[in-house]
Amino acid sequence: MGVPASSPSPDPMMQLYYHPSPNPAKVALFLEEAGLPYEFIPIDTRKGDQHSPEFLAINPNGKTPALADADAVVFDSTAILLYLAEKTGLFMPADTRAERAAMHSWLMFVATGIGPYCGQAVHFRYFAPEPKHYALNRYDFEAWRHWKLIEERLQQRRYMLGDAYTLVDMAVWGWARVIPRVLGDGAFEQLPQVKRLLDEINARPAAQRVEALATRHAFKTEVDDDARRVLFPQNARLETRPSHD
Ligand SMILES: N[C@@H](CCC(=O)N[C@@H](CS)C(=O)NCC(=O)O)C(=O)O
Repeated sequence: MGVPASSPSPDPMMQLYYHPSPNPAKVALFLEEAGLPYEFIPIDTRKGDQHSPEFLAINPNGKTPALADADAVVFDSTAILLYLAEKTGLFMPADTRAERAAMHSWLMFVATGIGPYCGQAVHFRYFAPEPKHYALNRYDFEAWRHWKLIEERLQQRRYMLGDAYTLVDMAVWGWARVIPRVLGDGAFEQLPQVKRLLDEINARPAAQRVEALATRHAFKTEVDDDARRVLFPQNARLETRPSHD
């Protein structure tokens, strides 16, 4: 009698550490598009969950998203997108040097340009004390400049890398959803191709499931004094060290 055939054990469930904001949304979109099951772990950044020792053991940078996949722990949304695309082989461009070069370039462009400049534009538009004209002008200018480059790219092709929907479109989608908050209400009039891509992805069931994640937990919505303390810890220095000259 032979040894009974054993079926391979299924992959353990991944854990997604989530807040309903642009960087985590990109990663949730990939998981939903790929149909990968995951455990949803809310990190309420307006309540300070990102600073807990348990979460810092997962992401020492104390920001969302992060992903745990058995013994692999990944933080930073671009790293997670690449990890998932490599793991599954899904939503990757064709395996040529030229396609991979474009993928890495545009992923890093979103990670180091779109994300940080949009984030700072939001910070200075809504949260910084006056006088803020200089800083807001700089970040608003750079956020616009980056989005105009995406707009130009999408004038020539349906998706960021050509004819196929890839992880780069997911990275763009995360921030495109919040363009009116970042750049102002009429911004899409100047970014019609970005709006086209956003609308197309928004219509996908996976994107709708991502939007519904915001209701899976009673995330704090107000940015009151307590939220400001945990979101902008740098402000504590202003009370003791008002000038850094
Ligand atoms: N480079 C990081 C940035 C992550 C990030 O800034 N996440 C925001 C949400 S979009 C966050 O967790 N903010 C809370 C905080 O800064 O305390 C990434 O792409 O994952």
